[in-house]
Amino acid sequence: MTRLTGLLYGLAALASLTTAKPVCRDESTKFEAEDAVLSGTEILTTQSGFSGTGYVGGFDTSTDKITFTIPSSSTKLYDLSIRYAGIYGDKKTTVILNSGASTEVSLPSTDFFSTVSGGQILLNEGTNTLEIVNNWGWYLIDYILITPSAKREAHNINTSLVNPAASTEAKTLYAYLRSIYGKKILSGQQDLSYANYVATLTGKTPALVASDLIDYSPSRVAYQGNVSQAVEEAITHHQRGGLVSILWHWNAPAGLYDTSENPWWSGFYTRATDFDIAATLADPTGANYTVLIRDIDAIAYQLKRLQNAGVPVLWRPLHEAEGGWFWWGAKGAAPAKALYHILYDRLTNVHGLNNLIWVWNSVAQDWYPGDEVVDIVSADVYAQGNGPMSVQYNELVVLGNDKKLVAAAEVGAAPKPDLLVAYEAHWLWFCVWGDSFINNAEWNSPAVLTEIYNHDYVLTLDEIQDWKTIGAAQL
Ligand SMILES: [Ca+2]
Repeated sequence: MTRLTGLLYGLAALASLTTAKPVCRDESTKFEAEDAVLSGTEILTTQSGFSGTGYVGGFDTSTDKITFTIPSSSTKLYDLSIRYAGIYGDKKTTVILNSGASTEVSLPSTDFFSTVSGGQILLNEGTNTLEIVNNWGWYLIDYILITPSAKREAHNINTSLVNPAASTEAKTLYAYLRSIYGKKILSGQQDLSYANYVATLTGKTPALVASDLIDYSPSRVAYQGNVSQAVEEAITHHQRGGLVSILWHWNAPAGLYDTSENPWWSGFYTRATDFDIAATLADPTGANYTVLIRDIDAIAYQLKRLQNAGVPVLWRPLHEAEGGWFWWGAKGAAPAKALYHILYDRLTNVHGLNNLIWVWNSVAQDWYPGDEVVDIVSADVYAQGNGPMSVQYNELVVLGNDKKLVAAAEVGAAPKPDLLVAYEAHWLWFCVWGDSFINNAEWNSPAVLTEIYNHDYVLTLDEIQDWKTIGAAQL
């Protein structure tokens, strides 16, 4: 659900990856697409600049693919590069290793053959298969290149939160998070009810529970009254020793269409409102600006209840902004970033909310609101197969310059810990979405969930009961 925007970022990410991980060309192995097994795709030669005897195109239906056969003398981690031409615009492809975890790779628009990072692949000893499958389709593949991965360098995470007035609770939590980063992953679940479902299923309770402030949005309260228990649920989990993350599907302050296709309760979607964040921010004396601030103040009231209850909050506002499907991201990066700064300033400096640890939730460089207002960078990743999501992890390490902790704030499928370790994908936490994901075997089978929740690398509620003591010892 995340989107890279533009060639510039692709090149920047690649350049940074190359800087961090020197590549010895002699160790790289090239596999020409035209020599692989093709299904629904074809060998072409009209686009100049290809390597070998041609390239592969014709990705126009969902099952179209290229299957590479890759031998490896041992079980080993490799960096994957894909040479492609994006002459039909920004596209995405799916990479599937050994019929297992799938990875989504962005192929930004180009006029010529160009190389993009496909993340990392863990090859087994013997024969491996790597498939490049349609996804959005309409791109040209020249070859893939694999290079043994360099060992990840030590992280260099900031020692302080961005808010100089951060509360002792927030500082303690941050110190604890830093102490486990790269060593363990916190298990997490959206909604207290589904966290309890996980406990029944696996025998282990998630360390982290995420709650959604959606139903405190004033434009929803106007329709249904005060129905939310999100704050109470967060406090319940905190009181049993757990960690709390908060997001907010912010129902637009005004301009809801409230039609059968786009009812009032879908008012956080771009398609369900004419609320224009760019126009609103351009007119600070306008009525829409007034209701925008009214909404922030209403949410501040709920966050203050958490502060008063001693709950430090991993606060993730304006999530998935770069996707554009929510109104706060609908007008591009500039108004989304401006709104984030307004939120930061008003919650911190007007409302004195010092219990917040600020979690940014987009991958793209040009959407990043700045080091001075972000404690943790994160992404929402929906890919089946319980993979390590190493592409997004590595992008976020680059985005935060390896000074920001990195979290998988929403996932469809919980990652397998052995793969996280093998890929050195040091996500601080994973948090599985609720209905139709955690309780859906296509995304998370009970057997895999039980394996994950009982793994040494995965911290569960019973294993983090001393987080305050550990955190306080580092202050
Ligand atoms: Ca080729």
